[in-house]
Amino acid sequence: MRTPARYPAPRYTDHEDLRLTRIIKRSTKARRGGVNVVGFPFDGAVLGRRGAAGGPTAIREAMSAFSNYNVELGVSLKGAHVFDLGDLVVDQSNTIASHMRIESEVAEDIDPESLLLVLGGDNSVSLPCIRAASKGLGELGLVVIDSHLDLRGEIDGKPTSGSSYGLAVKTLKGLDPHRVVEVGMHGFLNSKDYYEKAKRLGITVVTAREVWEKGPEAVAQLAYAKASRGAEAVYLSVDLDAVDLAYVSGVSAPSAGGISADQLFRMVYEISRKDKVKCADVVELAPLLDPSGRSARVAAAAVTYIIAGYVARSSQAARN
Ligand SMILES: [Mn+2]
Repeated sequence: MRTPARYPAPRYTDHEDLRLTRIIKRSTKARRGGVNVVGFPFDGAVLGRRGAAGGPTAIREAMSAFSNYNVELGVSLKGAHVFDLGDLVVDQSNTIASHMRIESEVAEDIDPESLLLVLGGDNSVSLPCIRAASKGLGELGLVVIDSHLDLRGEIDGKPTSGSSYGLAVKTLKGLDPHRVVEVGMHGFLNSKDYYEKAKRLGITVVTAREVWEKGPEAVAQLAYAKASRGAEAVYLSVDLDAVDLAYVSGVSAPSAGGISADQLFRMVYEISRKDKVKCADVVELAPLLDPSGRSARVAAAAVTYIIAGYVARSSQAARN
């Protein structure tokens, strides 16, 4: 069961300034050939501070601040096919059952002809989403943007917000670790053991410093090239705690020394422009920990850049 998406009504009407939230249509079913948005308001498996259950609502609210055009990219979202399926009803006290519901929801919503855009929820929701994408779309590649490797095993027999990518690689035959790229590691936030595990498995790790040195576009190209080689589909997973706490502090684990908000936007846009990207998530926004609403703005912008990337694909195709 899902509850319908709610967007605040615009405070004014200006026919020369169509607001983004007017472009997004509600739908009870995923539509082919567009972006389908779905929220998973679950934070029952977070290792740190809770609050991400409020993420989908806060992201939609923050999206109401946006218009329809990006001057820097030259991308217009007028006429974009964006459908919001609403939020899945989940049980915060039962991780396994909630993950199963999320997995079947994603299985129903994904389609090789469209992009499914997931609003989290804690980072644990990425696991059932990746699982459904792997089963439904075939050989999968994975690009992660995060401060953490999240390669843990289960704790007390259950997945957590720190285990999504580890358990995905361990349990999914269709996810070759050589097609997994994790971008944004920095600081004293990961153990040497998990870093060595990543190397041993064949996962590519790109540090935050490399994003600063090579530039976000170059890193995005490299990450997509690795993730898409031999894959039928690519999944993009964005944990907002990759972004420095100067921009994003409303998350379970804010990080000092992370990438900038602009670097995140550039990377997600660049990756979402690629044809094989069929599913993306943006997780960990916790509005209760975000009194200024600043982190929600960054999350909403990241979501909008992903939509813009998808829209840019079809205009690219039209030019060819
Ligand atoms: Mn993280």
